Amino acid sequence: MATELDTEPTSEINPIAAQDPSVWRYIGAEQERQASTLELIASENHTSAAVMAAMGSCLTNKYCEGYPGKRYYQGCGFYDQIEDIARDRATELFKCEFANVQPHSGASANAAVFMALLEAGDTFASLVLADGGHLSHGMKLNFSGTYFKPVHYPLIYGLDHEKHEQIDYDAVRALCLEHKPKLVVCGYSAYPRTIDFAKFREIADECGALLMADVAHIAGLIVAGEHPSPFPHAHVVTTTTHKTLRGPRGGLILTNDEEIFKKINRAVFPGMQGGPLMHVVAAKAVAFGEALQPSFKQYAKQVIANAHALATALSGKGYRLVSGGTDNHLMLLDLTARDAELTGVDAATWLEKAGIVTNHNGIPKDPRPPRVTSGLRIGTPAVTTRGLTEADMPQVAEWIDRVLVSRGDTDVADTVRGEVADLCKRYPMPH
Ligand code: DSN
Repeated sequence: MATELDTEPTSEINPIAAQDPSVWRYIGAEQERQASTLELIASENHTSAAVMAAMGSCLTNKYCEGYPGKRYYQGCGFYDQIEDIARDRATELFKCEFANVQPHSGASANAAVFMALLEAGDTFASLVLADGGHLSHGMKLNFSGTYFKPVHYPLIYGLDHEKHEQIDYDAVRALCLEHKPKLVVCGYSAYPRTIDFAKFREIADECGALLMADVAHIAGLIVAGEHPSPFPHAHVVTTTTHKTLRGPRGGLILTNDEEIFKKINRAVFPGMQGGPLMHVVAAKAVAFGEALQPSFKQYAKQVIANAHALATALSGKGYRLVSGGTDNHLMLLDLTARDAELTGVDAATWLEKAGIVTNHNGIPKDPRPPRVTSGLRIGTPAVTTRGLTEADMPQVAEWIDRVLVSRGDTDVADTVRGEVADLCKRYPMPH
């Protein structure tokens, strides 16, 4: 049951406002929430108005099962053109041969790859969710852990080790040689370090596996040249389109191998999905067009510079950075270094009250359960889209620390929320 809100809709001309004020009220309130708070969830971003307009267009009215030139409905001509633009831009961005732009999400892209390349019961290797992996990489309640057999490679553990909490490539090799997985999965959801795709390919070749890179988090950094590319190393690459890539919520599968591409196309449709969401495919095309612009390279560079500046400032206040730092757009804070009693869920809840939006996250070998955790995941893609720079990061770190040290004191949260809202006015949402 929806609760009543005081917020008034902010647009007089939006057709939803006139037709359905009950729904518009919440959309308007959400618009205001996004505008007046700092979005530091590492997997979120603010799309352009053009991307949103494509999603809100008449393309939502059409069924287009199939692929360009081979549809099962009449009237798909313009959709073929749009899907071709999206596919061409995707392959240009990732410098690869083939793209399927239809997956509804990253998890469904991963499911399609599993369906294309594995038989039920086959073994695959991945990083466990608790160490920064993803639930579609073998969590036992997910399709990937239910119908397939995951074996998980560990991180390096050892406080004295310079690569503490980073991928242990020797252990990946040993695990793969022991279990002979058919697929090796790399690419993560809470991993702040550069991934060595070439090393993963060597290991996959050694054990006779295919290599899948799920680059959902770092896709925007890759296309901007700010993280090494999974090509030519990975046999197949999956990603979402809405994180650092700054497009609509959706998935994408890429490969250089024509046989794999054919299998993936069959797995996406008719294997996993019916009609593609063509309004989202169009929005992907628009977003890919934006990512091809020189300004996107500058954006990705700034995302990393901001993450580095924020990580440095937080580390200076006594928070421990998992793996000792960050190379990409995100950092994982071990809160217990600052305050042994502090939990991830309390920290994220208190920060939200202060207008700073993050998510609680487990840290490697976290003694606390996933609903509590000892960690906080923080990322800079969204605030960078709004225009914040390294110069703003010490202030953001100071707010975070002030709220957490106060242990969620309401007066402190209210004061910080006001200061955050003032800063947000200087950095308007994209339009
Ligand atoms: N839920 C996403 C994230 O936050 O990283 C992964 O799919």
